[in-house]
Amino acid sequence: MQQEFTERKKQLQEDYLKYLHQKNQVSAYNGLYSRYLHPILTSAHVPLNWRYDFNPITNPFLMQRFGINAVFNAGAIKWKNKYVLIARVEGNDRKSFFAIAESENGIDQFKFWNTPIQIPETIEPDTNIYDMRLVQHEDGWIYGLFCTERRAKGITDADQSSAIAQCGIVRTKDLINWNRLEDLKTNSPQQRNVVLHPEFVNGKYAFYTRPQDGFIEAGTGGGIAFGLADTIENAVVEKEIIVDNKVYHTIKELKNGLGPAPLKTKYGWLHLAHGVRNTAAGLRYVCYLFMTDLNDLTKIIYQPGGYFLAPEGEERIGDVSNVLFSNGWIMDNDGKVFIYYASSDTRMHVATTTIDQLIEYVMHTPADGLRSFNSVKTVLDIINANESFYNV
Ligand code: M1P
Repeated sequence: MQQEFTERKKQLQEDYLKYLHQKNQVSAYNGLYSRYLHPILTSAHVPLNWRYDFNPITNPFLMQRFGINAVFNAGAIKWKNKYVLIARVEGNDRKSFFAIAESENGIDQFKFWNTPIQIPETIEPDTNIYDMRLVQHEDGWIYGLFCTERRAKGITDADQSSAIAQCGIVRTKDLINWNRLEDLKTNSPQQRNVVLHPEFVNGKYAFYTRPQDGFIEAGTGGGIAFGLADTIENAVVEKEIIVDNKVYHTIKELKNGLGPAPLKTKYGWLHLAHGVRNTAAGLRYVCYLFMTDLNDLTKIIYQPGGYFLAPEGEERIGDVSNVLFSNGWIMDNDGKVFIYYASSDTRMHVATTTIDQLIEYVMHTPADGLRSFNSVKTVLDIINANESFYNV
């Protein structure tokens, strides 16, 4: 038994290290971004000593004591010259928590820090926390805005699934010590996908919200909204102005939500978001881009039609299939952009591009014409413009 234990332990360690050291490579390039062959962060990256009890006396069969179901929906930040992700790590028990992983080059060999993060609770404990957006704010703090989910109040024992989602807020100066602030207050019964704008707006903290009636259904709410709060310590957004609504027969017909905090460019604020539509096979989540005015953050100045990034190949399959979701991106000083996205609520990937390519895409891709007739008109315009440039 002792020998079997020792051999299995050795094999586990060998396999783990081999997986961690795996190099990544570009698998496809479309003029806009590169996709990569391997996922960059998965449940297999989670350190073995978080999962196994390696004491042969207390765990003679060397079985996992805490299984990890998925690693996804990570916030991102460049920190001390490393590409740092704060991942949603979900145990087999369905509870999520946050853990940081870093990489030298942003595309492979991500390694988790020694322990997961213990986010302090408010007086109303969170049942589940997930999907953190990291923002380096001009006030000097790094903020983490995340979804806190608690069981709905005043419901019968027969209903064990009704939940309320709201926005939790933490801040840190070192990514190690996290202070929990009061949850964001808005007039919406449900909030997910809340993002802090990195700059003050009229001396106030600016939030992108996603007001919603139900836990899954947007209902009368929905759309990416914008609102201001006087303070961050006790943040209250009284008024939410819809910036980007859900729209019939588009990729965001059912609902949408902002991804990471927007990137500032000389033309406007560049936003990455997800749009959701319903299909016979369930909900389909894709990512799209839009740009808002530098001075009026509620005004969209460019919005390409359709999706920017959608699930492909193995990305289409997972715990919640047909989902692409991003809440983290990093722009380097040289203009290179790393888009971190999760597929099917299961694993993390990266796509790389440049800010110039994203701007070119967002400013020059035709908007959704909202009717088949207009789609054909767009194609005809391209064909006509190609007349002297392309011979079949
Ligand atoms: O399962 C897909 C996604 O569903 C939710 O996103 P939204 O609030 O826009 O529907 C989130 O729970 C997200 O974590 C998840 O990836």
